[in-house]
Amino acid sequence: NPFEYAPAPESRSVVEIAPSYGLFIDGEFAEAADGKVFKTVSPATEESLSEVAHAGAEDVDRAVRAARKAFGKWSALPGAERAKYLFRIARIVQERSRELAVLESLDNGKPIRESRDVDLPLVAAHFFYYAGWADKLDYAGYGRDPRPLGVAGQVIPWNFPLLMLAWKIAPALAAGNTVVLKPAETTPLSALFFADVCRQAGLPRGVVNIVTGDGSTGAELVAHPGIDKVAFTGSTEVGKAIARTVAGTEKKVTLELGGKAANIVFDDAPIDQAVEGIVSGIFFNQGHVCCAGSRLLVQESIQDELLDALKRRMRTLRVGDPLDKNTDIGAINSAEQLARIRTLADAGEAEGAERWAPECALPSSGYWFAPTLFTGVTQAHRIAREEIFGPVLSVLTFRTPQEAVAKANNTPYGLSAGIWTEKGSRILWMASRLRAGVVWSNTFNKFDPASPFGGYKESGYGREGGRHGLEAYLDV
Ligand code: TXE
Repeated sequence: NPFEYAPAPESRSVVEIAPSYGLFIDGEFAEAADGKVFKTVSPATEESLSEVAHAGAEDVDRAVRAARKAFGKWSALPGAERAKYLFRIARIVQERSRELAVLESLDNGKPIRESRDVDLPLVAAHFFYYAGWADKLDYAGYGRDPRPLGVAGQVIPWNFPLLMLAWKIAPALAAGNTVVLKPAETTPLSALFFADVCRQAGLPRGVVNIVTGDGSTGAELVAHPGIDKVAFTGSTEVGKAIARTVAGTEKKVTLELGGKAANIVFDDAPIDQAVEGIVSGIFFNQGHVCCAGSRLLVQESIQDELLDALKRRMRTLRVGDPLDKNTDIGAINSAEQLARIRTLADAGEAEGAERWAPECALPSSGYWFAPTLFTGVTQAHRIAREEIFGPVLSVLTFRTPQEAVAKANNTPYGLSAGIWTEKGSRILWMASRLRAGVVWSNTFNKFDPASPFGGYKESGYGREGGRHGLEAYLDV
């Protein structure tokens, strides 16, 4: 039993959550103009964590104006000065990472091991990385004077609240833009704590503004005439609505949307390593990952061997308290998301796929879903086509590399893919034929701020991360 040693759960007391939070506009926290608020709950217990202001049109307008006012001075700062702020933010995030990791796990439901070892280090890494670009823009081959776009309106989802914020804010600020960011309604807290980090770093007022609220707040922001650039991560449906809203305006837009990645395992793959990659691919962050390896394509000849090993591994996964350092799978982020996962899993069964899950006791309150495997899945099944965004893996088989490519590409999405084989030539052959923005080989879910990330087809357009992510905030 790998979990015999059980250290105490991370204590909730490392973070002080106030009973209520305001919007962060022009360097100050303020109530919504109409006084509207909403509750954010812990998905692991359903208990209320705090009450947060719900921004309406007037508040969004105030935030955009604050960002516009700040833009002149911020964009005129020498890059080296902007870099100093970004380096400072990165260091404060590191200093406060325990507090922020616990907060993120409370509000989102993700295991503390992930927020502590993945999310928070990557958040800091993004600010360090883009801080490094800020003072090099002039001589990076863009000509003397690459221009920031202006005010960026950024809308982010709930699966990696602080990391998605970092992906959006770090390159925008490095390039000299100012921002108004709207976090998701189920995970507003870490963005508001980040506002405090900005104050601590002495960031000039109005450079970063945070407006909390639901989709209506996001829609107000995207449609506001005072923004120059829209950056969105979320569902394909809302992404398309946003593309329609900005069509015919001068706003630039990048969209990072859903996925249905294939994790492709050949008969010569190192099986144990592949099993770890499959598990990380679909169960990391409860499967709330746009690039999750939600379809396992296994070469027919090793199907039985691989599935036996995978089921053995799945039996060791621990589902439960996000603050317990032994937890592998935390809480599903919301009742709505849990309902979506259940609907699709039920459809899998109804359409004739075989459902399997290890025995595991789920807590009695909160939102939970056991790690689940479907075999006998065909390409026509909904669970092979639609993004489930939960800990549910659909297994399909193939015989030849050509068939693997055809099946992997048979989806409207194109965000990521994984290949498991010892043959380097096959990796290259496959990677050049897979229509996916990221292709991992013999690993999965590896991220680096220097590496561009983004989708083909209905997974969106534009890239975040690396130099491409910076260019999305510049007129060069
Ligand atoms: O997404 P929404 P939801 C997928 C995943 C999930 C499904 C639904 O499959 O099951 O989407 O999730 C804001 N104008 N992904 O409903 O609604 C909203 O307030 C502007 C994949 O949570 O897209 C939130 O801040 N903004 C994805 C953000 O958009 C609007 C991550 C995302 O919420 C808006 C999340 C509007 N009209 C879900 N409506 C990924 N790519 O990683 C909502 N929002």
